[in-house]
Amino acid sequence: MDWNSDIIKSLSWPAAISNIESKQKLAEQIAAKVRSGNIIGVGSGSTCYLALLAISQRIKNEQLNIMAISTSIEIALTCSSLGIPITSLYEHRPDWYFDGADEVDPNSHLIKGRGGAMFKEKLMMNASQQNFIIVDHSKLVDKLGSKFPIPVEVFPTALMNVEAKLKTLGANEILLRAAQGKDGPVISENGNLILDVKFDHIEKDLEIKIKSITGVIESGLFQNQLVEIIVG
Ligand code: A5P
Repeated sequence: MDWNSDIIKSLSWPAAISNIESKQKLAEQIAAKVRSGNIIGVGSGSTCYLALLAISQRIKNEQLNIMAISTSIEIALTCSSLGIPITSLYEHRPDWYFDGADEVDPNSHLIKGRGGAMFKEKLMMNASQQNFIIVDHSKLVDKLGSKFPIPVEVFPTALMNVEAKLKTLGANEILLRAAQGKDGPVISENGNLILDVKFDHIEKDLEIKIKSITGVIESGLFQNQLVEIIVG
């Protein structure tokens, strides 16, 4: 039986999408990779949203049989509204995964997590056999940290412990991400807090050092991942 939900039927991306022409082209490139039978991990953000629209078009036109594993509630709801079947890592390993990023450096190291979904995004990237990062030119930087802080997801009662340890790693600004549409801080996909952290210099082992702090669930620094970057 169908829910016939007005909320799901009326879903759309909530804001104007920046660099939409480049993102549309990236969306078409990702949709062209889809093969019937694929289990596809889906990242978060507006580029992924557009890619899902393009994939759903191919599913309709060619009766493709695919399943998606989402990294966020936002993307799970989008799949639901587009009629794309969802599965989970309990049932399936993704054949491939696509996602956006906030910054990409010349070594294909990334900053992600503007959407607060970096834990599930990194998990999906680890679980998947092939990873595509789709970005428009505005995401390319010479040096990570040029435009975005590093998001760090923190177990709530570990907040001050993590803050103190980040300072010893050289953090020069640590902000608790504030919510919009609710009072107080952002609560992540996993019920945790998010710190946005700036460093003067991002060492090549900073991802591992941040991860080793007790109370850190995950960071949005992706220095050690196997990814193929596609620039639109
Ligand atoms: C989600 O947590 C982020 O890492 C996104 O991948 C990133 O913010 C994507 O940005 P766009 O909305 O520009 O695709």
